[in-house]
Amino acid sequence: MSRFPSVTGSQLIKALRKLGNCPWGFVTGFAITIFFIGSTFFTATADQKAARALRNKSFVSTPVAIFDEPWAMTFLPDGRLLVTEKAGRLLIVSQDGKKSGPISGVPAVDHGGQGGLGDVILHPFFSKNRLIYLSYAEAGGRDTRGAAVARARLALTPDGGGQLADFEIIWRQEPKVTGRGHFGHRLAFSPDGFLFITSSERQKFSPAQDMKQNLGKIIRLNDDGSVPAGNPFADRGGITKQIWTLGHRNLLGLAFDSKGRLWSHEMGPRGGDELNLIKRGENYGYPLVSNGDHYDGTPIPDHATRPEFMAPKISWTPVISPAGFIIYSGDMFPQWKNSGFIGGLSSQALIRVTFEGETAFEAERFNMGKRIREVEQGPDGAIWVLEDETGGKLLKLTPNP
Ligand SMILES: [Ca+2]
Repeated sequence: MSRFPSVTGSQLIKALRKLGNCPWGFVTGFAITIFFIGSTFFTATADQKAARALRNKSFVSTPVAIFDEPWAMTFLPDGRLLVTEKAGRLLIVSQDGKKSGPISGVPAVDHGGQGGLGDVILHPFFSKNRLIYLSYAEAGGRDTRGAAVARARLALTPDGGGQLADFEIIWRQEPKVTGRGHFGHRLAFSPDGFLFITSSERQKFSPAQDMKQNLGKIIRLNDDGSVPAGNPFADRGGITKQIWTLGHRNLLGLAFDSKGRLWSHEMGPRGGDELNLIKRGENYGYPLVSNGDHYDGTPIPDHATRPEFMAPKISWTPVISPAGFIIYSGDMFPQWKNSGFIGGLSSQALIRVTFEGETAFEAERFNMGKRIREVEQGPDGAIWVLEDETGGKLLKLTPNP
């Protein structure tokens, strides 16, 4: 679905009202928000343009390789990258841009709209067991589809490529539904070894509050796909026991911070993109509340009207269309340690957020000039990003000397 940062007058009023209500006591956060709302409505002044260029001088961006609709990446222990392309290709690329042929054994994916091959991550003990996890859109009957998560062993081959063995599907969205949007299927392992999966609501709204479906939820599983006994709804059985949190829309980023806390961002509807602190068993309110409104103009009550639902720690109107997420722990950019980095699709930006206690703030926004789909941290602390869509570049970001 296309995302436009333009806003109607009523949304502006809604956004300004929210600023008045918001608990952000920090002048800086307020000023940054005003700046970005302002920059959408008024032509950027020369000063603003200069400021944006200066911020981009925080790093040098070096193109490394080009991909066809890249979606996700992760680093192998040997320093090379696994990269997914939406049409169903998994590739290995070295840090100097040498690409393998497609890795064999990747399943058929339902490619189209927002669907296709999605995330790729390593098992925490990959060096010993060679297990990787893939997410993708899988076709069902009667024009339906749904996200699936599989694991397989990656065997590297002497030609620099690889093949998958022992392929096993360990989780599926249920039910499969029509449409090609909002699969989610971002993956992350917690420090204590559980697999977390974002499962978006497939643009069907109400499943996010339906405990008999796993759409619009964040899921927690063991590494083999079985359900941990400690899940908040484990005693309810069925599909409900998979659920860690509910009330989500379209979740395309998931990351643990240095304290082991889980953060996720999600695309709001028209307005109201969110960064959330994910807490066991909580309800994040969609579609009953949102700081945005439906695309057809139907209002959605704001988070402030229903305090029983977890409210976002950052709410963006105009939207950024977040995709990809790391919380930085490297040494190459020491000033950014513990900052979050979020890719922006419609905002064509890399967004840095900072955390203070249990809240968060947008600290900086780097104009990238292209939709940014994915962010990763390299072994030496460089930041790597993937542009979206056909011809999407793999970029390595290093400090400006
Ligand atoms: Ca990744």
